[in-house]
Amino acid sequence: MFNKPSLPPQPLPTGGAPKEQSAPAVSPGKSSDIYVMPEKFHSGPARATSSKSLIIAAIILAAVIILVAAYFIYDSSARKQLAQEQAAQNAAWQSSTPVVAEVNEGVTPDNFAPVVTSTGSEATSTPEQATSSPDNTAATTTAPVAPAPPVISRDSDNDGLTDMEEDVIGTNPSKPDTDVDGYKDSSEISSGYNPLSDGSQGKTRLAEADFIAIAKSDFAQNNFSFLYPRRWKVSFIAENGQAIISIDTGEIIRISSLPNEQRISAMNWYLQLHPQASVSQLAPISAGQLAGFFAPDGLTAYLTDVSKERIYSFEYLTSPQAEFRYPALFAMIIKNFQIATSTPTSTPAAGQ
Ligand SMILES: [Ca+2]
Ligand SMILES: [Ca+2]
Repeated sequence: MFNKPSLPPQPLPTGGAPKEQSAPAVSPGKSSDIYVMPEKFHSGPARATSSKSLIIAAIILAAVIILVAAYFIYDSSARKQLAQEQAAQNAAWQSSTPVVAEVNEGVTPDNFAPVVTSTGSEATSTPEQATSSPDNTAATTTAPVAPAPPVISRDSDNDGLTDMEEDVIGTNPSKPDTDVDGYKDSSEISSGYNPLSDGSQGKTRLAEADFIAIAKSDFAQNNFSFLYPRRWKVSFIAENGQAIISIDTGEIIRISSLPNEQRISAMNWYLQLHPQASVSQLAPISAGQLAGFFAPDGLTAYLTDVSKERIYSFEYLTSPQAEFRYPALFAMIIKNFQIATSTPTSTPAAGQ
């Protein structure tokens, strides 16, 4: 006992002995080394800490399970709802398919094709999708419900005819009543009179005016006639039943004759193709026995005859940025449109 501290230090062996010796040197101090750790780690028993972390882990796991379950429930209900909406849309599309199909028989593809592509796909027929179809610029004319009407170009004398229209007609762009008969130039045009005749020299009717010409189609059937400014050019496309009026400033007015096998009014026909449109956006217009309306953009109009056998569409085609240069003359062409009956003698107004 007394000798123990006075024992001379044993020389360090060179083999594996030191390892065996250092190990026992540590083991006696083991119990005292543990308590060298900071006090805060000894405040609670180790068992309590581990059970606390177990509870936290369990809570996190439960939360994750709940979140995953909630996601699957939400996802499945959203899918159900989407499927129901698509089924409803398909049903609506199928019920209107015959009308669209008939329309497309008589129309150039760049006009009404977007209606088919937007509603025929399994995707929705939202305006964004219709307008985003890259292969057809005309999609923009059918998809928006109420596009802003184009800006009407300058009317210096404020008589309802633009300066460019007065140039075509020959009236004075700075004189509202060119022939001084008490009626404004535009009033005479819209009511079928010649704004360049006060009646003293004849030619009082619009159809007799020097600036007016009459166009008559020569199709196998479904012929029609209309008045137009003589300065403009007219051509017919027999296979489409169309008339093309080419304006020297670049605009085109296209008249198309379309089948109307459902025998419905032009307005109902239009609303079937444009369910989002409201009747209040459609401005009525008539041409003798034919009745119809202007579409919300003001650049398209539709007429149908009394028997509702055909729909006649009138499209004013111009670049979206261009001003509306000939609104009154566009209306004049529509208001003086006539269907040619089978016996030429029964259409007195067309040639007078
Ligand atoms: Ca004017
Ligand atoms: Ca006048």
